[in-house]
Amino acid sequence: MFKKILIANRGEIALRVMWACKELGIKTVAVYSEADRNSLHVRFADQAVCIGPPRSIESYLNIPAIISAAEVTGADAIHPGYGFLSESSYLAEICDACKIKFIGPGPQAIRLMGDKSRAKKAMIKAGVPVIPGSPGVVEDEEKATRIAKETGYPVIMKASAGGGGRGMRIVREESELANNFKAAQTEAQAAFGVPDVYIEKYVEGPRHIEIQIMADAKGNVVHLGERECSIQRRHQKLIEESPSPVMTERLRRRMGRTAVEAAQAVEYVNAGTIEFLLDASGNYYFMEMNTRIQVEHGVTELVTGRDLVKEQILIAAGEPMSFSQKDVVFNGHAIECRVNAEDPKTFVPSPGTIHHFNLPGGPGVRIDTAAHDGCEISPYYDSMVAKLMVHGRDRREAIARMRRCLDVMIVEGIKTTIPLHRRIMDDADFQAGRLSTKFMERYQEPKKKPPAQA
Ligand code: MV4
Repeated sequence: MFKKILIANRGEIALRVMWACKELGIKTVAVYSEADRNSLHVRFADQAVCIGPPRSIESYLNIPAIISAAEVTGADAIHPGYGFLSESSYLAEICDACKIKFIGPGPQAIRLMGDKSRAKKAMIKAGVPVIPGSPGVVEDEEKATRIAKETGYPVIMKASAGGGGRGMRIVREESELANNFKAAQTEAQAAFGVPDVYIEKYVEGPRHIEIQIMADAKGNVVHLGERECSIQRRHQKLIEESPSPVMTERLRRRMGRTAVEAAQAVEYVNAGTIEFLLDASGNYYFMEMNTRIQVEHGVTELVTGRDLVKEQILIAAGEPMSFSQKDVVFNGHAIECRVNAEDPKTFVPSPGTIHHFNLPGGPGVRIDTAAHDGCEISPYYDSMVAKLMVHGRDRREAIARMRRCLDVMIVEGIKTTIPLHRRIMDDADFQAGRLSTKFMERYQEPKKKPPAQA
């Protein structure tokens, strides 16, 4: 087993990884930027190394600085958390070369899934359902026009190097196609350094449902059920839950099996997530695979009772998974609200110092945060302040629990999305489980439809 793990991240996920290390008796190394000198992940780690100035590009994305920190502290593994370098095939490659274990999949799997068009081809080959469209990258306007016509409008153009909603364009009729195709290529080149674009049938108002998988180095692959993540704004998730309100045992078995087959097809190892789009008729399609532990992994931990981060570490150390598919049982309902430092109406970031921080507790409550009284929410990093998670016997109990938590959670000194979450918990559509990726559109302009309660 590893003796010392370097955690190449900050904030709540750095702490979350640290808790797993501590429970496994593994020493921890924190890395931090000059802006994070007084952060909790620095305080609670066994050792801490400053890796550069506040800007991420000079610190948390600085591979040489992170590798050096691992070398000088004698860390035998690196956990990248989510964001930052978590899906960097370069870091995974350099770790291999330096005999430091990267806690995640191998560089090939990361690279393959990072290329969305190549990933889609691999999934077609594996027999995984994908959204109809171009078989791969579309080279020119002429081909784009032909494929869009064959596919049928509306279509969506996606940057192959994009993902997570970045670099997408919807085209509703042929007259708009050529211009949009050129613009999509230009945008993709500017944003990702690669102009490759592919085309799909555009599915209106789908649900975003993802399946958590775990695979060990011995070839065992299991799924841990789904998370419904349809409540998003500008491709930022706001609320996640498990199970999905529309899930049936049969659909979970089918989607779960598909996710496992997807992972097996690419010889995937460690934790991963297959994102599916579920249409109104109940058809599901592969969208992307995320090759990291995700922000919302906690809702899966609550309903399965498994520690995904511990499992990641054991798998990376070459241990077999501690459980098999038949051991995975789902218990109750979990919901997560991401509490961000943002104006709850305009979503404008609200960095600053938290003067008074009060967290709810009691039965069925889990809060993952690195915030505390007097801490500063820095403008340099993303605005998530806390993940408020609840677990109940059923969805009704989970919602009631979330409401009472939101009522007593105090974060003074900055604006947060707590009031928005409180409104969503009271929303009739939310309560009825009528979710889609269009859900948040009603919350964009505050005056469109008044919420039930502030
Ligand atoms: C789509 C789609 C409709 N049709 N693809 C957004 C994130 C990225 N993973 C893919 N996304 C979408 N792809 C087709 N063919 C709609 C979305 C989408 C979306 C998906 C999940 C959650 C929120 C979303 C919001 C807008 C669009």
